[in-house]
Amino acid sequence: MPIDAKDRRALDRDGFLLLRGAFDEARLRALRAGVDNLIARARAGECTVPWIDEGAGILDRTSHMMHPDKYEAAWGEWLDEDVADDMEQLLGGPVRHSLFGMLASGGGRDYRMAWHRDIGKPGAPDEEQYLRRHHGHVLQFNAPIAATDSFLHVVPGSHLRASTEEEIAAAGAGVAGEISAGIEVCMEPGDILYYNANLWHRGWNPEGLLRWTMHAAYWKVGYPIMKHEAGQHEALKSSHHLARLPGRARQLVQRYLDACDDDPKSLLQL
Ligand SMILES: O=C(O)CCC(=O)C(=O)O
Repeated sequence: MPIDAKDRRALDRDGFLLLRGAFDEARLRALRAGVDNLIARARAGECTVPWIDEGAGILDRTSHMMHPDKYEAAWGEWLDEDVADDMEQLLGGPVRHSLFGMLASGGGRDYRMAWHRDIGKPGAPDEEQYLRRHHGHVLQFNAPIAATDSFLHVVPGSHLRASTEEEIAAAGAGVAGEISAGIEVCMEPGDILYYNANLWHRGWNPEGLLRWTMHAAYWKVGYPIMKHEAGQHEALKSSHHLARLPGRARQLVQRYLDACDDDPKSLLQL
């Protein structure tokens, strides 16, 4: 879906951009078939995934799905044909792989997170400058593929300002914390939410309803590897694996590998 200046302004202003109907039924079918195949391979002992209920085939949140053992052609084709261009248009330059997985819930298992920002220290004297320094370098997305997803809550416009006392208190209170300006983002399969992970946000699915929501993060090229995304080099570098990825998907992963090679000691802690 082509990104325009209005989309970039919305992302900048609100800290998120919700694109409705970005992916068609064929794409969703391919992604769901990929997840079904991953589940079948895990049950056959070919790879390891976190389960909520293996007997019922209910996955828990699954990371590292670009790694050779969890890779399915559907992921690479989607990145290649749809996602890579959107990411680069939103961030305004070449991007590299960081994280790729799926937020999965179901079977009535309670999933609740405390309100948080992914980076920075809420309440730090230089919080705003810190957030602005990282602004525009990283983007993540949630894209449901199987069921309605209203499990991500965000505080619109909170990504580039110091935290309020209410936000700091909410984080301190853990899952009991509340933020009055928080909203539920309601998405249907085919929608995608690009967002700045410095927004105040939380995952909230206390009833453990079915969730298969692709979840990934990309950094602009030139940014060093962060501690939380390090350690994928060994798994991703095999030439056999890289050869399986379609062009743009391979390029995103290759840039991650190059960033590791560039400066393996400069891991940053966010
Ligand atoms: O479940 C979600 O949508 C949010 C996940 C999240 O906040 C996180 O991984 O930091």
